[in-house]
Amino acid sequence: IQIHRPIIYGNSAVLLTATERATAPADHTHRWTLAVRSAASVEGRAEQVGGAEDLSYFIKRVTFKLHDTYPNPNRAVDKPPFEVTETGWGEFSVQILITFIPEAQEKPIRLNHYIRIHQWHMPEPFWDPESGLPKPAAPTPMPQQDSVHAWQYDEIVFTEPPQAFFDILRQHPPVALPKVRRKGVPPNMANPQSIASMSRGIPEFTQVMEREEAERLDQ
Ligand code: SLL
Repeated sequence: IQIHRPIIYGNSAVLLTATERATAPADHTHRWTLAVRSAASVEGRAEQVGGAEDLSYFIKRVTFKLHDTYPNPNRAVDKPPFEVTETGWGEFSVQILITFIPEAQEKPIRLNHYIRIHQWHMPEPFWDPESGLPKPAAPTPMPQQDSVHAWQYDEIVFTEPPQAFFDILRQHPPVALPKVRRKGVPPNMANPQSIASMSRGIPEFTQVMEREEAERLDQ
């Protein structure tokens, strides 16, 4: 028996407003949220990628190892939502450790994510020529338009789960991804088209993407 659970991991980021920059550490330009979430999105909750379900029925803890420039870089999150929000100035690689509930009798799994904060495709006026930094966001930034997204879809597969864990999984079937495209596509290096046509705004994983990915693999 194999049981899988779809997850996404990654980050979204927005520019700090001028007011926020005044109180944040001097060189900080962005606020980002790093997370492990269920792949399906909450319908009608426009500002978030994924997260329709609470994954704590099988995940006990998620530890995010941030860059050493952050105080206490090892951030353990013991209850949902499994995420960390910080401000900063740079992009870096994060190690994510997912620990399962004891019933699973599974070893923790390790994932890597590269935190993205910059709109690399943004035109020149976006950048301040003096400092070389992105200009602060408008006083009321529009998260749909001004956010950066870097998310990876994955499936956690449990092979021959112990009976107690099998029962828990069976009581919590995963929420299906939407069949059709309702929003933009999360940019991914494996899908060059998704980068060429990078739409701004909040993306979403769908069953259409799953089919397209299978076609790319076939090719
Ligand atoms: C590098 N990519 O490899 C860069 C590191 C570090 C990011 C980026 C702020 C931490 C703080 C921050 O954004 N660190 O000073 O609070 O060199």
